[in-house]
Amino acid sequence: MKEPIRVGAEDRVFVLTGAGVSAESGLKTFRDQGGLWEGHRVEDVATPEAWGADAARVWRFYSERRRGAGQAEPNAAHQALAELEEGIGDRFFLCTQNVDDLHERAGSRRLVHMHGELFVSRCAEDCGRAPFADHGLYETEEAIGRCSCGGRIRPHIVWFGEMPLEMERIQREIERSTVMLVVGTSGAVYPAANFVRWAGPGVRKYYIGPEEPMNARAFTRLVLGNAGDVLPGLVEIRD
Ligand code: BV8
Ligand code: ZN
Repeated sequence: MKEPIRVGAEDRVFVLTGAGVSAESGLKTFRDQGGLWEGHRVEDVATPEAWGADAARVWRFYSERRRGAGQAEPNAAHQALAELEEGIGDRFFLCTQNVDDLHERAGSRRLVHMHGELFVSRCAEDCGRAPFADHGLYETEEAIGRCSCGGRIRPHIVWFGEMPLEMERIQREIERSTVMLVVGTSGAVYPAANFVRWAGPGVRKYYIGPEEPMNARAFTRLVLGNAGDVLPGLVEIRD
């Protein structure tokens, strides 16, 4: 049994998750596919240039991911994080890089999706219209929705080269945290890979995943194993 992570009444926990936390729910990670997503190169489906070049191909890629995520169920790692939030309430904050909705479906509420959300769409022009829930599947140019302003409807996803969402809130939560858990992320993508370095000097920083992340040196301790196995029971709340 791994040495428990103790959380006392004064502790504030900041959690960052990546694709690895959804791996045991059957969703592929970016790295496991050798840098290809559903057979696509990142540059062809997850950049503003890709959208400009072939919006229908981008929508086919996200429609495929909507199908996959729609069939997935939260796993024990998602449950464990929702229970930790239950236990410490507003001293818990979860930032996920994932665009699936498995954290919400496990019961997490105090979370932000810094890279956007798969089941949300928005107008591609900044006409002021708010992003909206959308489970639609779009495969051709003609099927792509239009906003009343005339703009095309795009996935509410942060592509490479675009600014991640809610960065002020994320920075504030990191500054207030005394414990940081990073779960299932290779540390290849910025600025998420830097969060562990933004934490203050006294903060206890743990990485949970089956292999060492690229930013392994920045952590207090690596807890090696699948999140669904090691996360349940790892954190001990001592109020
Ligand atoms: C920005 C949404 C600036 C899309 C995503 C050099 C050249 C060019 C660009 C850059 C550069 N250096 C930095 C950049 C910027 C770039 C970047 O970091 N590029 C990298 C590739 C070098 N970053 C950006 O562009 C970001 N924006 O910088 O903006 C800016 C400033 C001002 C104004 C405007 C702009 C935006 C990045 C966001 C891109 N969008 N997602 C979509 O999902 O479709 S990123 C996407 O990939 C994910 O969200 C995630 O963040 C990343 C994948 O990483 P992971 O989640 O870590 O997944 P991965 O597969 O890599 O690893 C899985 C891990 O799980 C592994 O470690 C594995 O061991 C582990 N695992 C496996 N099984 C389990 C497990 N863990 C636990 N349990 C298990 N069972
Ligand atoms: Zn619009």
